[in-house]
Amino acid sequence: MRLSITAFLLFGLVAQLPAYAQTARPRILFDATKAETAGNADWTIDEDTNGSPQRLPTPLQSTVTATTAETYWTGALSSWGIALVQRGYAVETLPSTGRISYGDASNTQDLHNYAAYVVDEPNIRYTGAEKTALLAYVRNGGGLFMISDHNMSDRNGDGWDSPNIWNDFMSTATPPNPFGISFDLNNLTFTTGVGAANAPADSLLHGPAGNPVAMEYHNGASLTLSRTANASVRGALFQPGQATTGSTGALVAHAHYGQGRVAALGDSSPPDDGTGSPGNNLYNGWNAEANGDHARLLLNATIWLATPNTRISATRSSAEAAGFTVFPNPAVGQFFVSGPVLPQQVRAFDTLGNIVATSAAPTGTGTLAVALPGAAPGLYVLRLSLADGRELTQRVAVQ
Ligand SMILES: [Ca+2]
Ligand SMILES: [Ca+2]
Ligand SMILES: [Ca+2]
Ligand SMILES: [Ca+2]
Repeated sequence: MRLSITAFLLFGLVAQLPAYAQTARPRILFDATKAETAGNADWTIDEDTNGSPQRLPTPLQSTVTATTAETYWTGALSSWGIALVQRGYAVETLPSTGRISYGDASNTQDLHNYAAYVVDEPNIRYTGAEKTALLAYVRNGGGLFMISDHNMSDRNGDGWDSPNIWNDFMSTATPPNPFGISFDLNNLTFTTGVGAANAPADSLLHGPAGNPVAMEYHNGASLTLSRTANASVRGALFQPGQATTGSTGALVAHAHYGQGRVAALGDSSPPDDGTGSPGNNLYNGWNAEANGDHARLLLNATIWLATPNTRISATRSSAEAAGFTVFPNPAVGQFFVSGPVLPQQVRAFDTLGNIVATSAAPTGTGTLAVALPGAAPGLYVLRLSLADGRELTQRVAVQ
């Protein structure tokens, strides 16, 4: 599982190498192995050489502040990258010389190192080994963001465009359609910015970045969902005229798979921030359309993908196994704990094992609040101390 691996690394390695704490932020990987800068595309967070994004953006992300402009980096996804850094994440690119693997210690950019993996409009078909790695990554707790463009959008002329590449990846899995999502081979444009929320508990529509309700499509493909293939799949936004609880005409969808999560979007235009390397026709869909909802949606989705999965029984924490619930998770400044009894105390530990917060003594029944005012974004562990002597833990994420 991704998070247990992350936690293991944090607790196992950081104890020996305190300097690692500076980089102990959840890492988000943006793919550049699939010709994401072909033609007019420039789907990268930063490229120092036009068309060849490098692993680490420059200037270094450690110099990014709350007021850093997206043009600090060069790429049509630089807004996305800068915003993630500003929210406490570390970002990297898997360059064209990189390798897609899972569980291969010889690969310094092996997917197990990353909380989420964003692939914005792949233009080269996945090999069998890459498909196996992608599925294993998600099954074991990774977060995969699959973005396509419209049908007939083969930008590098190799006979494969992104909707077909994603469908090929999913249809050849065993069993097929593991996420319950397929990309429709169509080409849709909605210039009126129509979309609708379908669920108050949807993490993409209600998240740390806000509550997006609208989306514009500029030559994108809709999604068809199958709850028979994956009972957890849901559409977050739908094309005009489609039922927002239905299985057709979804624009954004998400699902659980194994211990991990996937999100899908059928248009590469919403993440486009309108600025990048010279020679590309770029348009600001990031925050200049749909009242800025694209940025909210994409950030919520990335954060959700990178958040510990607390809902799958196979990965239940000891606190969950004992009937306790910690919510919201992720949260900003405060978590609440409820359960069969109230713990005598709840303490929050950072990744170095330092106590960063302690709850007040419980009064009565109901919930116990644990406040972490000013806590840096990242992963923490809550330790619940019960009157009967049990010590239970729950991983949480602060945004
Ligand atoms: Ca740069
Ligand atoms: Ca192609
Ligand atoms: Ca498009
Ligand atoms: Ca940009």
